[in-house]
Amino acid sequence: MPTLTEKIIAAHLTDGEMVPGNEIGIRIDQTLTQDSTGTMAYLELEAMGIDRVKTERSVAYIDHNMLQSGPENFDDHLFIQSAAENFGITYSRPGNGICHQVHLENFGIPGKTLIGSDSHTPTGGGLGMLAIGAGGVDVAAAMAGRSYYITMPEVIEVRLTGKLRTGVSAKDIILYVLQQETVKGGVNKVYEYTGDGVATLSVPERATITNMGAELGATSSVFPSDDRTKVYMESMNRGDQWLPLAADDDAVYKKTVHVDLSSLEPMTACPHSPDKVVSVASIEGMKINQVAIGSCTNSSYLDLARCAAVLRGQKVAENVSLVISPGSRTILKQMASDGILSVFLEAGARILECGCGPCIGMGQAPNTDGVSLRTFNRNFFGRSGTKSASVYLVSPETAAVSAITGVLTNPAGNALLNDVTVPETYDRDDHLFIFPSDEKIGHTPLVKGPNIKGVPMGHPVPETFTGKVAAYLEDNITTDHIMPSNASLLPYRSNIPHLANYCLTPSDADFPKRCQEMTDAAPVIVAGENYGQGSSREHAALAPLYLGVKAVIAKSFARIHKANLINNAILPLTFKNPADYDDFSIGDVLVFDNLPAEVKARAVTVKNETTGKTYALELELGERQERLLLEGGLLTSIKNEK
Ligand code: MIC
Ligand code: SF4
Repeated sequence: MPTLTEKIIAAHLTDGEMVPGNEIGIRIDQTLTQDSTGTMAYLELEAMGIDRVKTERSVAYIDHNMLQSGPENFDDHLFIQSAAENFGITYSRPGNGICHQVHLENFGIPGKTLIGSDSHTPTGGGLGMLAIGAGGVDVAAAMAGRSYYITMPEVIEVRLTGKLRTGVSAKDIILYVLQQETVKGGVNKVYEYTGDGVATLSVPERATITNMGAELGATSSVFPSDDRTKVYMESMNRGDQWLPLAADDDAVYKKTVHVDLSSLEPMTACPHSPDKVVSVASIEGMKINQVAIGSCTNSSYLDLARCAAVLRGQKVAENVSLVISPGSRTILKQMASDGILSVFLEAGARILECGCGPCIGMGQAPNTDGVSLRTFNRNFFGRSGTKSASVYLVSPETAAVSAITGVLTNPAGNALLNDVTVPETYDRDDHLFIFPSDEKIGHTPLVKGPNIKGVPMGHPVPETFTGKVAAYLEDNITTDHIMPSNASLLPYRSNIPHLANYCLTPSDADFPKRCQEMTDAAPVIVAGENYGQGSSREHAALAPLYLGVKAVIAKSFARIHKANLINNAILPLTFKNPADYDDFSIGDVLVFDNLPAEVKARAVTVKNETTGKTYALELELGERQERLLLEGGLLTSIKNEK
């Protein structure tokens, strides 16, 4: 009867009952961090005072902060390397590739649990793992051997039937699912892929889908492990780690989404949200300025080989700048040896290093009012580095054909895409990994550059406090709004005092100043639906914490961000009556009373002194989360145990 998700959870359950909505604890087999969230995670791990990690495999990747325009990023790499060596973590040096792609190639194992301090960690679901994105401190706690806590998810079936037509690809499947389910449709859900269409998709194609399942707000997405999984693992010389895994035939799902692959067409997500999906055909002919191919969603060998099939012997249109970032060094080496790299160079592409690059605004910002087609997973406002730009998310096939024509072009039926093949085995070499060594574990001093400041600590929820509305925000505020990331801010991911000056500025330029000037009250954020969607960055909780924020009142929260707020003892409150949102304004004085008792009762009342009205607020929490709020957050509570 169980679904695949339930089987993996049951095999790892340490705490709680597997009833949807309950908080459960699971044992974590593997963790990953990347550099932009990793510095904090390793400072937190250091604060936890363990001698070595307790997981089967933990990996520290360097892939985001690789634009080294000052010493900060390189300093951070050295800190992460020293922490990896000291705590027994595998270190993936810069140049090795994007964490999710490299993890899939080298370490992913069907049936294992993986958490990562990056929201696209569910990429591992393409290999049949239960892979989940989490805040840095949760990843540190898992490395320290603690259970990871989630809300027991509802399991949604996505039944795939038929076979994709030429020119239609895995990206179009997930864009279609996003169109149906929206960016908030997946909160506390796992999407499990079934049906005879599954066997038509290779692991990298499945990984495109599970990767971008993050945009649904889902806890994770998962495919069964079958013969195609075996073929992929064998191609990476890891066939011995394969095992078959699937849901029972009579598994019961909360709901089923049907996708007929044969009738699907190329899709695109319009600015500024991954669920603003329309068919490419419906806006075909739109003039474009930039095409960017890569990111953890679409940088596999198959993706790039398909782009090469289209670009072979062609030239990039004069009005287009084409940039390509391969997902891993293994892929780049393969492209170099079989001629794909020369196809790109001949066509006029600009080749970037193997990393996140333009996806996180690390270079390649579009021109003013520019139109950029990207094979990435997020097109949130301003994320590209150019506020006036329009970013459309597309498949690699759509990107490649459009780069030649200079306008958005539908790749469906393009015969050049018919016979693209992938190698039977890849030349995967390990030498950019530094594997744990007993001589170094416990004997490596942590190397901290001047940019590495401390971790702000949370405080127990007070008995009573007076707050003031410091920001009043609309629906779907992303962590890119709360804690923007770009080439100038990413180097400060270990410097919260600096970052705090930019907190929420894309939505409200005065927010940091307003908070700093509030000497008589604590800042409170009021927001609409799905507050905090997107990235796992705990900085979106740490910067508000630093600015003194004690509560966020929203219509609803995204999963990871809510966990990050609780981990820092910031109250994530929801309106009992969502229409009450309309009554609030910036500057309203809010009085909270008797809080610990109200937190325990999951019912908080707030008096708005400015309007004179009292409002009922809710707090959906497990018992462990209640404790965290009352004890001052995860790190504070772990420190207090000692
Ligand atoms: C992203 O895609 O937004 C990031 C950058 O990879 C983030 C992590 C971060 O903010 O450092 C994510 O997805 O979690
Ligand atoms: Fe990197 Fe972009 Fe993937 Fe985030 S979404 S991990 S920035 S490639």
